[in-house]
Amino acid sequence: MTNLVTVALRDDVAVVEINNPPVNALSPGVPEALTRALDEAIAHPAVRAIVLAGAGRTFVAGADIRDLERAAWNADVEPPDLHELLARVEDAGKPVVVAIHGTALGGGLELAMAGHYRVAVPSARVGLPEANLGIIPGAEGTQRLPRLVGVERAIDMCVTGRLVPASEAHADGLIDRLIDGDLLDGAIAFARQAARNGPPPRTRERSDKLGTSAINAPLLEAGRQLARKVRRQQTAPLAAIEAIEAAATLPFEQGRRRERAIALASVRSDQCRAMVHAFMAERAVAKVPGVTDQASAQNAADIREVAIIGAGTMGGGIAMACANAGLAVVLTDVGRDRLDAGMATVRRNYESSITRGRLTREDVDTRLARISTQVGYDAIAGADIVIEAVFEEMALKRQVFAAIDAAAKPGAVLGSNTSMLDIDAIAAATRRPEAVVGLHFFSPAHVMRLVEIVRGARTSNEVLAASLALARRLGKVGVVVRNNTGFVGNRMMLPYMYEAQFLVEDGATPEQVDRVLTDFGMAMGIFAVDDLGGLDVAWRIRRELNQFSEPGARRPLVADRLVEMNRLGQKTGMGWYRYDGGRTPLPDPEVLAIVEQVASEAGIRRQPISDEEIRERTLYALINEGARLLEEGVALRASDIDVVYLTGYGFPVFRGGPMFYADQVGLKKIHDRIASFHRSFGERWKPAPLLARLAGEGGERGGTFRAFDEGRYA
Ligand code: 3H9
Repeated sequence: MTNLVTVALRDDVAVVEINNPPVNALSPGVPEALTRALDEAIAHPAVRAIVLAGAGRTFVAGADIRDLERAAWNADVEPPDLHELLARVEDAGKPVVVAIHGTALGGGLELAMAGHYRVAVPSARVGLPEANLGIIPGAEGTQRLPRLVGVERAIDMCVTGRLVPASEAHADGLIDRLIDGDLLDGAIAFARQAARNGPPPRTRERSDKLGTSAINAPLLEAGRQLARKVRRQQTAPLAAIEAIEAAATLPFEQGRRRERAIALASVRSDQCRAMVHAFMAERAVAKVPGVTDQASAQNAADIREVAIIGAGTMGGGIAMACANAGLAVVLTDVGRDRLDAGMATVRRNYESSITRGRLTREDVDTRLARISTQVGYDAIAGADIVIEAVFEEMALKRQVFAAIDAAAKPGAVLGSNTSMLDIDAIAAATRRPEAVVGLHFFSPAHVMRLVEIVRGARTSNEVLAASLALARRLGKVGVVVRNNTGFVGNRMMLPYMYEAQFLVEDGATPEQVDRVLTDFGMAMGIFAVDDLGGLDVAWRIRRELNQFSEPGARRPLVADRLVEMNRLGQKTGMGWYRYDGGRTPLPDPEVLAIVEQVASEAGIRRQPISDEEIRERTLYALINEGARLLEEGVALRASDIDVVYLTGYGFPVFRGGPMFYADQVGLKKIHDRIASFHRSFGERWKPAPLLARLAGEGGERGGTFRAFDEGRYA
């Protein structure tokens, strides 16, 4: 085993370096090794100051999340406790200068704050992202941060969890000096100077930035409001504010004890388990057996130029995503007018980023300069990846792919941004089906993180590896799924959406269903989503796929009626809701009249439906279909399905995704409920065989998808 921590003498300065790749997490053994190294440096008579740094690509990314996970699931496993280490740093008696590059996150920043000074390279970023994991900074971060930057900034960092650039942290007083040249040399020089300046300051003894209760009361309240807004229904950010309040009102020792108690409760919470699962699941999707473990994955990083065919909403959004990531983009379409219109939208989107303060004019100019436009297929000749984003129609896509095949260079990846269509049928229009892959981006493509990477029957591993590399390069999450109608996301979406519509026909209202779903935590209700995307989209799918053609199948009647009435959603100002010129969905009595009319024509006796039934029928429809996808091998893991729903469909992260949520409810309970729906409502509720099987395993509650992923069932 390599040394987790090394000590090197640079004359009178000891350089203590943490070396625990890939991100120097404070895994078991690291705090102990660090303590020993510090003791050595403290005891060494020639050492006047200590520099604490991280080896490799970054400083320290925090506590080891796997330790946290064990503590979250196991009442007798204690979460990591860094108190003694931090006290050793702060009480070293010699100045400890923390040298930051890459990121200092969570426990990493907490460690840095125990040091007497912090220096950083300008590209470094610092943050307390614990809220992303459903916990609070539990290594005295909520106590030291407000002492360094004040209560208001501390709340902002803990609630948003954002990564703060070094320059901003410097302006806030969190970083003492920015080092332009070599970080270690700069840190050592700083440390020598500090050693001459007398006894090192201890942050825990400071109170000058803590404010008074009169000053802090409105800040704490504003923080709680911010937390409720940006992290709706999440408990950790509010708990962090409580701990910050303790910092502002109690002596350090009492404050830190309070923090520890709050931290413990947060680690043991359902939300922590769900959010740690989400973190791990997002890393797991990057590992596809047979693809990312091959040498082919290595070559995939070499993507420089992307060609996009179709300058509509999706094409423009994908062009922005690529330009934002520093790639050269050539956007092409059949006519100059289309390209001009597409670029006008791209420019408008960028302008709004400037207005909102997200980008500077200079940023935007650089990004726009990366996008060139050209009519015709000659444009794509130099591209490493070609992404087709034309209208969702098979004949058109096949025609476009034949043309791409003729123009693209050998070895190029040929991607289709289809959301539903058969990727094998598209690939068959080319002479190189192994190069063809689905790259299903979500709208708006420059914002949404999900890309479904659709593996056709003949798609090569190299092409899949390159697609994963592209997604990563774009800062997105690529999930490899097998070809089938609707892939993972949309295939699950349809039964969920139709069940919501049947609920309305049976007696609920669109606003009741949407309220139940948003109360559950969904970013938007399903009817608001349908109005946003357009009711004609699903209508066209119903026709193209000849859905509901089996005898006895229940067809969504109201949706058809609304489309016939040209109530297509936001684009026509009316759909399931009315919009009155804005974007806010307003309940519409006319819709209810239509629903009642349609129901009575169909002989449906509408009656009140409970919120619980709504929750079950919508979410269990999603889960049942998810189980089918898993069994069919369309999704590789249940956790991949979770990632799709978390990053592409607004599923609340604090519930971990639909399959994780199913585990929490209990698969036996879900299966039994689905079986009762099957008896009442017919074949659409037939329990997925895998769900039935898992429900019968693993004891009283049934098995879990989590255990299925881990291969715990034969
Ligand atoms: C904490 O500190 C609690 C304290 O307040 C209280 C303690 C008492 N642990 O994301 P990447 C792995 S909570 C273990 O692909 P990037 C990751 O799983 C922690 N492993 O790279 C992956 O492994 P693999 C607060 C970790 O360059 C590999 O590193 N800190 C940890 O895109 C590469 O990760 C956070 O929440 C960890 N802490 O991004 C930071 N972090 O190769 C969480 C990463 O096997 N981490 N790994 O799949 C991040 O945000 C990003 O990973 C980071 C690098 C920005 C660091």
